[in-house]
Amino acid sequence: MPKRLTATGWMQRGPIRESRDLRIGVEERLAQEILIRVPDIGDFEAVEVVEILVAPGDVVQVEDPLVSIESDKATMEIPSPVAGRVHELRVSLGDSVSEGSVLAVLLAEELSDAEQAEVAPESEGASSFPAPSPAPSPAPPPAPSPPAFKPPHTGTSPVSGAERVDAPVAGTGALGASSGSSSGSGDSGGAAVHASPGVRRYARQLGVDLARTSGSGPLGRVLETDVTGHVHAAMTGGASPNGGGVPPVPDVDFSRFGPVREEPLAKIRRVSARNLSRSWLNAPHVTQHDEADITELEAFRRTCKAEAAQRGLKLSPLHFVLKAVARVLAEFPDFRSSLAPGGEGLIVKDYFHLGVAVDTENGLVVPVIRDVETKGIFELAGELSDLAERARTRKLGPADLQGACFSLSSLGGIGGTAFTPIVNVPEVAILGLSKLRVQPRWSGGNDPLSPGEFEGRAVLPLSLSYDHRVIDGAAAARFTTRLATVLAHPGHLLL
Ligand code: CAO
Repeated sequence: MPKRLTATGWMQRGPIRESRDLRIGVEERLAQEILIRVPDIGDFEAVEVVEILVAPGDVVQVEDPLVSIESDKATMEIPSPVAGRVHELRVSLGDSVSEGSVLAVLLAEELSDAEQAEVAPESEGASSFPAPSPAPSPAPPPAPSPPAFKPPHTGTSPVSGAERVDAPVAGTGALGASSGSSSGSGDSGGAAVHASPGVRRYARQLGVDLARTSGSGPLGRVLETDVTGHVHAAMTGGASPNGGGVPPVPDVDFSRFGPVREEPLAKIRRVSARNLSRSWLNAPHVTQHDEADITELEAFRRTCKAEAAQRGLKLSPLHFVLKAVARVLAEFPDFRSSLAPGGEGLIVKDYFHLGVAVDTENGLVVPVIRDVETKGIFELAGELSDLAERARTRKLGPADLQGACFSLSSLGGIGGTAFTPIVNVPEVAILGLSKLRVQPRWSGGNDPLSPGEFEGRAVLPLSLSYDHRVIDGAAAARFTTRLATVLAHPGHLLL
């Protein structure tokens, strides 16, 4: 990135006079011609103009970069020391300039309110440059107002027209020593981006944050085409090199590698693919893994088997987990919430309808069991069995699939040790269950030095994925810890 003078462009002011070459549509006004000269650039002579950043007619504000110059040691922008309109450029690309060379003529005219708003910084601090202050140039002649004028430089482009004087600008502006590297000019978020005033204006009109664009111009300068490309990428879902958007997956002709065939995708799978992508892309996901010792619960479940069978049911650990989750959700309202539209609040749901992911041959379906906190284990088992059956035979109605405040996904009947389920956004969390394993646990607790012995325990792996915009990691760990406690001591469910 080029360095930037923060800095002293010399300028000369002329007496107020009438200007006749303003842009079309802007009425003639009284204006003051100001010569912008190359400021003190240290010992450098004949430095090349490598970029011209404004065009005649451009409206610039104080500190907007006008040209870039480049010595064999550094590149730097020369900012405008005044607000006004570029009347004339006095240099071309490749010209050699030295301290005092005239770069441009500006008209410090009275801008309309709209134009002033256009060139004004969008917010305090948007510009990374201080307000102009007197330049510590060597032996400046006294000047009453404004102070610290520097005398006009001689031996540069001839100045035609009215009498002109220098005006004050900030900083020392030594080319080899300048440390500024940005060209902030009133574009919040884009203050460190190099772009002409016209491009900044264009970006503002389109609501583009220049800091998120990628400059393809010389030295990384953002061009109008870059702004247009950024908007195009945003509208079409294309990727920005800076990370915005999602890069499309390239189409690959797999038949180049061997025989292939194309099979239609079931509608459920297509719908759930879209929903899963939407959830994954909208909610920053984190998964908290934990384990619950459900040895007692498993013993109890076995004692219930016969009665369950009489009712035509099979009890699985999932039915107890449903009940325990409803219990813990009552204690953790954020986990049964959704972000309010606009993201400024939470909508907490005081109902306990739980979604349960069901694997069908056509794809994943998530029917909802309502009011879980009011139902017994047998009732939950019967209801889930009915919903799963209807999901697999495609007999669910829309009402069966709506209204969950939290979801569960159990792969425990299949296998695996842990996984990272995707939150069913706008819900904010989902609990995954994996296959329980018998594991040795020290009966003395977590202290290996305490007296005890290893016992075989039934351990259920828990995987809680959550939307990190709503739930913090500490809250997630508290949630799974509490859930593990309730599952380890099923008597809690009676409390
Ligand atoms: N550990 C060990 N065994 C388990 C278990 C666990 N965590 N969970 C269930 N089991 C056992 C059951 O007890 C049952 O054993 P029996 O046949 O001896 O009675 C067997 O595994 C099969 O259970 P199930 O899966 O049929 O029943 P369920 O109530 O546990 O689950 C349902 C019902 C509908 C959730 C399940 O059938 C299903 O579809 N799971 C897949 C969900 C899925 O695909 N999730 C991934 C989505 S990506 O997030």
